[in-house]
Amino acid sequence: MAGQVDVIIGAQWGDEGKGRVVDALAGRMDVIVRYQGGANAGHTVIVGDEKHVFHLLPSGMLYSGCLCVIGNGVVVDPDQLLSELKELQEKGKDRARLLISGSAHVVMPYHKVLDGLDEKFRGQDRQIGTTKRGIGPCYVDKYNRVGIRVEDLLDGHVLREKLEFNLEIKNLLLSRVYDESPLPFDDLYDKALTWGKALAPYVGDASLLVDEALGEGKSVLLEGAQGTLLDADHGTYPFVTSSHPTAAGGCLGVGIGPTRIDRVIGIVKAYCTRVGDGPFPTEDQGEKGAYLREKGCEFGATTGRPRRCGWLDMVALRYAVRVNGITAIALTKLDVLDGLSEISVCTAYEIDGKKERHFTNNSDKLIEARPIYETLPGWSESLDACRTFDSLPQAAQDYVTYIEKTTGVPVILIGVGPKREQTILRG
Ligand code: 2SA
Ligand code: GDP
Ligand code: MG
Repeated sequence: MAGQVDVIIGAQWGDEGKGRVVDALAGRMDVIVRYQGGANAGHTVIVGDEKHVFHLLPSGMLYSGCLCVIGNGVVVDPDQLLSELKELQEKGKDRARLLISGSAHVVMPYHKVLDGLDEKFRGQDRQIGTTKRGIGPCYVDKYNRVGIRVEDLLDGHVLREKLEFNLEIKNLLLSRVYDESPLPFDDLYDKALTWGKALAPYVGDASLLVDEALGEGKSVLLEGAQGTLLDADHGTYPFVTSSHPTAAGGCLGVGIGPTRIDRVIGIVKAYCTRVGDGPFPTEDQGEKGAYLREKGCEFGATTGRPRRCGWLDMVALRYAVRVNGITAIALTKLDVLDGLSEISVCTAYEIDGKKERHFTNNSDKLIEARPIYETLPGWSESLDACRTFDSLPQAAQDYVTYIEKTTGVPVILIGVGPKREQTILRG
């Protein structure tokens, strides 16, 4: 592991179980970095009877000796971050050291207000189904070069100047476009200064620290949030998040070069889910989908929204392997398929009467895709006590082997339950 850099990415539409895989690997790593997204993420880690859901903190916070980093690519909601940190401190579980990049952008209260208003304005047909955590509007400000960065919270003069400029525009937008009340400057400025004071001890140069750690032979895990098919470029645009959950986003979001990456670990759920709007070719809106939702507890870890459920989509998965350069797969939630006599797997789509083996991120085309399924045998046994590959029922082993053969990528970890110990590590 010395000097190694692994990137963990969601290979589907998020909620593949990235948090639990980061937790499974974090014990061997020195530095864990969140590199994009914000408090829209919900990464669940279950240790013993205790459940931790990380929204902004990296999922390695439970490990003493780890350095947990929030990279420049993340958008930070200070209230959320501070309350997450406080909760962990109260439980005595804030074991890792925390560093926040000064270049990370701050989600301001007006971003959250605008997120909600924008969704309303889009109406039923165009809405994205965002988490309303202000993510899109905050990244818009970043790329429009008006954003407020974490480092700006530490300097009252800089903050005043930037906030005044931002509020002037935002209040015009709120009052003239949305017919909403303007936000008062003083309250916001005082709040932001308080955030600055609370965050100051954690703020630093994340890129430099990670580089120095690598120079000392330490190992680094980059923790992606959301998933490949929600990537702003490679996902099902416009039904995407506003950042880059794909592996390349890992380099940008902390400030290391692509030549430093050793492994790209794609987290794959044994079936598919999606929360929010947008095309989902293998969605099962009937009994089987409802069965997967109940058995897999498929409800948003941030918003509590029911997740849409369906079958494993190999067309989309082969695409995820391509755009991320996935070198290893961690397969989660295999146990959720226990008791099914047959398991459907999508091998191709039919679009406009033609068989299509390649994924398209054009949502207008993808919405027309009819999945072509292959049926694989299921198993009746419960997997939750299995701890080795050989102890899995033959049909479960065959399911794993099928995924390896179809993607050409080895499955190095299998989840057979949500708890830390319900993990099969291979190789
Ligand atoms: P946003 O809020 O601007 O990022 O929303 C844009 C789309 O991205 C989806 N999105 C997510 N999809 C899966 N999981 C996410 N995190 C939470 C979880 C979601 C929740 O862990 O369950 O609790 O609802 C996440 N975050 C963003 C979102 O649904 C939109 O489709
Ligand atoms: P993330 O956003 O990718 O970290 O995933 P979430 O935490 O949003 O959703 C994954 C859910 O599946 C969580 O409730 C996990 O506790 C649960 N989970 C993860 N791996 C497994 C597994 O192998 N089996 C089962 N049954 N649940 C799992
Ligand atoms: Mg999640």
